Amino acid sequence: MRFSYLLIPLAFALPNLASANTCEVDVSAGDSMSYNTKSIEIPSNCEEFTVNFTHTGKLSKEGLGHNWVLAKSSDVNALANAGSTEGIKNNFLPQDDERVIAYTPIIGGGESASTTFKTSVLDSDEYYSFFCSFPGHTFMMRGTVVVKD
Ligand SMILES: [Cu+2]
Repeated sequence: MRFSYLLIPLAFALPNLASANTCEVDVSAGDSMSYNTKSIEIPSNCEEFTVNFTHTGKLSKEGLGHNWVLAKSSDVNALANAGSTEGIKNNFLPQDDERVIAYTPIIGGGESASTTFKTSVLDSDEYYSFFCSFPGHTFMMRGTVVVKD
């Protein structure tokens, strides 16, 4: 497992360069239990892929925090259950669990975080999903991740 993340303040003044690079995507969630997308496509020619996740709401991370986690679809429910007792300091995820392919920390309103992962970890015969591991959110906050030629 390989991941990295940055916690940065929102900087709307900066030009949005995401569209110039298809090996990354912007995902957001606000003060409700939903992402702005249900499906993320990763071009098969990307060696690495970056998800830039933004909480566009106003609520604190303790109140209605969100994150972005990538796992096999068949592992999502088990990871959400295992993570629910881990607390916010562990981002509601089991620690050092190989089923977690990539993740951002839990963030609150006005915050952003990114995660980058190697696409070689994704098996073309497998189904992948992204989800929020904040307790109670996973059922509503999930979507599919597919590698596309
Ligand atoms: Cu959430």
